[in-house]
Formats: sequence, C-alpha cells, structure tokens
Amino acid sequence: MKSDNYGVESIQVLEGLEAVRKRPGMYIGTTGERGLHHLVWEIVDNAVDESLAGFCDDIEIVINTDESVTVKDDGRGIPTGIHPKTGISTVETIFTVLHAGGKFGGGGYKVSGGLHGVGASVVNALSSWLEVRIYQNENVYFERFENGGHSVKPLEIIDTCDKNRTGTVVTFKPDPEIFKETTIFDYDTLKNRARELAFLNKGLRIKLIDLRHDKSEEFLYNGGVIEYVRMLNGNKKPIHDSIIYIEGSESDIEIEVALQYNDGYSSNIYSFTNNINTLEGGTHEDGVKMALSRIINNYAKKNNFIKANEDSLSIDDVKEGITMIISCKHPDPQFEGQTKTKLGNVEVKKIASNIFGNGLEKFLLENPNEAKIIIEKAMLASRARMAAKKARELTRRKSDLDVVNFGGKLVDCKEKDPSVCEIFLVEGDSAGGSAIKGRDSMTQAILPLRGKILNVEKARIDRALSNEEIRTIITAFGTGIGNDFDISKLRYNKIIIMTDADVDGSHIRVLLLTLFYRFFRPIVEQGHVYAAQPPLYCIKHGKTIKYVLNEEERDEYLSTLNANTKYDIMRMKGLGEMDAEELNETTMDIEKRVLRKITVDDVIAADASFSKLMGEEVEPRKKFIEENAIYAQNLDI
Ligand code: 0R9
Repeated sequence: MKSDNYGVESIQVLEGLEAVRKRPGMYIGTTGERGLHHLVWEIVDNAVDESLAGFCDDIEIVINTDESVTVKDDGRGIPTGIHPKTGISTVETIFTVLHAGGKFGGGGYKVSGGLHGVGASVVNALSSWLEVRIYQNENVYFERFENGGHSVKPLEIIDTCDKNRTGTVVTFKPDPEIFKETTIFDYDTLKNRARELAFLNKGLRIKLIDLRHDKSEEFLYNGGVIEYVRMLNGNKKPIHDSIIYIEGSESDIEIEVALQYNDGYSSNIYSFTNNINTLEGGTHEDGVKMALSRIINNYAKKNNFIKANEDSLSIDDVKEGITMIISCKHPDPQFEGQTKTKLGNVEVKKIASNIFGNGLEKFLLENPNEAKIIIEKAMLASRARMAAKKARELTRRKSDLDVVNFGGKLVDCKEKDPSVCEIFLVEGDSAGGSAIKGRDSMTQAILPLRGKILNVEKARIDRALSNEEIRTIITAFGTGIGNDFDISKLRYNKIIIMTDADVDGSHIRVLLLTLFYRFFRPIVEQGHVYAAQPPLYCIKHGKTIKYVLNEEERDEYLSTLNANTKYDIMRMKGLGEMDAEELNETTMDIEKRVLRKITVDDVIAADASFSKLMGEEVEPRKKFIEENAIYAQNLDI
C-alpha cells in the first residue's frame, strides 16, 4: 500500500492523529516542558513493558544533537506481520491507531503511558518525524512517518542483522509547531526518571546518553527498591543498619516494600503502581501504613515496651524518620484523585496489609535489636506528640476575625473570601512597614518576619511549635498542621514570600520553604506558594519608568529604545529601603508585579535537596556548596 493510496481506514487513522494535534493537552497534559518530556516516557514505557514481560533487560535513551530522541530496547521487537483487523503491519498500527498498544498487546502488567496511558501513536502525532527500526528474524525492518504521523512508505526490510539480535529502536523529533514553549530536552529531568525506573525494576539496565554534551550515565540496580531507600537515606543518618525488604504477591497483584528509619523527624514515603508515582497515595499505601502501625504496636505490647494502661503508638509516631518505597504491580490499576495519581482498587488494601504485615512481623521477631531501636524512636515521637498537642492548640485559628493569637504582628486583609486573598511574608520590620502602607488592604495581608525562622529540618514538631514565628505562620494560614491539617481552611489563595535578593534573603526563603514542605506540603503541591520578584533596575526615559528584573531584561528593554533616547538607569535598593509607593509599584501591585510560582515538580528530588541543604549532616552540604559554588555568581543581587 502506498502512502498516496490510503483506504478508508487509513483516513480514519489520520483523523485520529489530527485530533491529537488539535487537542494535545488532552493526551499529554501540557505542551510545555513537561509534555515534551512526556513523549519520551510514552516510548520508554513500552520498552519497560517488554522488560516486565520478561524479554528485555537493556534500554537506551539517546538525546541526539538535533533534539530528537532515540529509544532502544533489546526485546522481541514489535510484531512485523500484517495485522488482521487493520490490514496494515502491526508496527504501523501501533504508531497510527490511538490506544492500539493496549488493545493489541497481550497480557502482563502494562506500565504503559505514564500518567495518561496514550501510547506511541500520540508521540507520532506530535512529532515532525518519527522512525522505527525493528530487529527480528535476521532482518532490519524500517518505517518513517512525517508531519504528525503520515507514513512515508509502508514497513519494509532495509537490511539484515545477526540472528541473535532482536529489539525495537524508535527515533522521534517533537514538532515545534506543537511544543511552542520549548523543544529542548533537559538532561536532569530524563536522568531522574530513568534512574527511578531502574530502581523500580531491578535488573533492568537503563542507559542515558546526551550527544549534545557528550555525557552518559547508566542505571542498573540489582537490589531495586532496597537501593532506592539507600540512596534516599544517603544524606541522612540511619538508626539501624539493614534496609527492611518485604515482597509478595496475591491474585496477580505484586507488592514490594523497602524501608529504613533515620534520626530525622519527617517521614518520606513514596508509593508507585506500575512504575507510576502515586503522589496522592491510595489503597496500596493505606494497607502498608495500617500494617506498620498494627505490627509495631503488637510487638511493643507483647514485649512490654508499652504497658497495658498506656496509649498505643499512632501512625504518625511509627512513621517518624521513616524512608519507605512501596511498589505495587497491578494488571488493571484504577487511578483516581485530582491528578489521577491515587490508586483506587479496593482489593489492594488488604493484600498490601497482609503481605507487608506478615513480613514486618517476621523481621521484628528475627531482629530484636533493630526492633528495639525502631520502637524506642516511635515512643520518643509519641511523647513529643503529646507535648506538641498543647502547643498546637495555641495555633488554632478559631475564626477569620480571631487575631488575638497574633500578638499584633499579622496585619490581615478585610476580604474574607480566600480565593482572592493573599499573604505576604516579609523579611524584616522595615520592609514590613512599607508593605503595610503600600498594600491593597482589601485583599493583601502582611506578616513581617523578624530575622531567621527555625530550621524545621533539624527540629521535632514540639520544638517547631514552641517557636513563636512558626506558630504565628500556622495560625495565620488557618490550616493547622499534622493530623489537623485541612487545606480547605487555607485563609489565603496566594502565600507570597517577599525577601531581599541577597544571601540572607535566600536563606530565609529556603527556611520558609523547608517549613512549608515539611508541615504544609499540599499548599506547595497545589501551587499556593510564590516568591515575589523585586526588580533590580529602574530605567527612566522621558516620563516613562520601567522596572526590570535582571540584566537580561535590562539589555532587552534598552535595545528596543530609539538610539537617540536619553535614559537613566538606577540599581534598585533592598526591600527595606523602598518606600510604600515604590514597593507597591514594583513588587506588590497585582497588575505590575512578577511572581514566581514555587512548584514541587519532583517531590523526591526536592526532599533530597532539602535534607542536603538543611539537615544535620555537614558533609553533603559541603559537597553541594563545593560543586555549585561556580554557579553562584550574583549572590548580592
Ligand atoms: C523502543 C521502544 N520500544 C517499544 O516501543 C516496544 C514496543 C514493543 C512491543 C513488543 C516488544 N517490544 C517492544 N518494544 C511486543 C509485545 C507483544 C508481543 N510481541 C512484541 C505483546 O504485548 O504481546 N509491543 C508493544 C505492543 C505490541 N508490541 C503489539 F501490540 F504490537 F504487539
């Protein structure tokens, strides 16, 4: 069949791909940087599926110099015969029929499609060109598609190969007409996910090669999730040597858990289903947490750590300082929740609880020394929780008008509808004073912060709550923390950190982000946190005043001015030196200001950097500073 001679079915196929091009967001979420990288995962996931089926153990991802990407696997190769339903090769079907991979592939766990499960045809539809090569039966099969999935020529044999060589190689170039924001691949984004996939699939080798910068890395973890936990605890101090590992399966559902406690206070539990990060948790996570609490309490009571008349340990107590990976493989996962990252299958809760509970019980019985260390840590957490309870009472905002607790520090806004309200956390009393005068008192609340707030990475909840600055912030937000946390009570839609653009300002910003990340993570995840961007320069010409954020913007603006224009450039002062009008004009006015939204794109990477930068261990911080010092040129800007 020639490309200019398509039948009715082929026309339908092209209409399908055209629909993807018309509404790409529906298939890959966004056409920004995230969507661009999503294309790679769609293809890589097919290779990982082949590995889960037991036929592939080597995957290579290559970023080519022209920003096309090649993905190779050493599996069986996509079937090359004619597909009985479509009358065209199965290869072409996979790349041109929406959702064909799922329909035509048989059995096994399908990781397919990361978040959206859309497959190779969507990648083809959103690419300027795509080429597929299949090594099978001593032949190399080839097909090329152009302009969003139009086959140039049907699948053909272009060469022969060694009889032992099998596999699939896909190269595609994302279409700049679709990805208008960027078509440049980010090495670290690809690296983080490639490494995560290698951790989650023990024995699978994933190599990432960047031909643009001549660098490459290979990830292969025979210990799988055990090595994942070891890496996550790398910047922390574990309190016992072994990493506890439990696996099992029931009714085709596989559960794998690895965990280790460290001497910190936060818990880092990450769960996955079919390699997809279930950020919102779900039944697998619920089952494991339930068993963790049940088994530790049973053991503690049986062995007299907890007396008959004493309270049980809560889930928060047994979670303190835990680093845990939960990986579930399910033949038919149902994803729910706001971001479709919550596992909904009800049967999984009991299965996960049984498998993990039995394994943990056995571990504690066989390792009484480690059991003692873990239980004593949870009991300390329990005592701190009791002490914190009292302090927490003090942070409860009883009503919107309840300003008694604020000691006069918070200057609230008049509007009560949270969706239009914002709060500025301002560095220093002086800038705080200008902000109070310069604000829109209807919708903008101001909380001046005196000096540095406590580093909560190094403090347990009871100590954090005894810190007045932190109590004030918690009270102002209205959400409570820990078990009481309720995001629906958030008093302000935007929480804006306003600090100077110097070293001290950055430090205060990191301390605040650490606090938010540890105690109010959903407000970060749901995009409520922003950093104000005070301008660096003011350009005056004639009656026009233009504020710009950095040198780049300054030069760009100046290049737009007529060559004869006379202008003055002033370097802006710190926040504290600006008067109310200037501060409003440059940094607070909704119409004119620039805010930077703080996102947690990669929660796990963020946790590692928070621990590294804010934790007890000095060595990782020193190493980070040494490695990154070269990037820190403009510290005083
Ligand atoms: C480089 C990226 N790799 C792939 O896209 C890829 C898809 C694929 C595959 C099979 C083997 N390797 C692959 N690599 C495969 C699957 C099945 C049978 N034979 C080969 C099967 O699922 O039963 N396929 C993915 C879907 C299909 N093949 C199929 F639907 F065409 F069968």
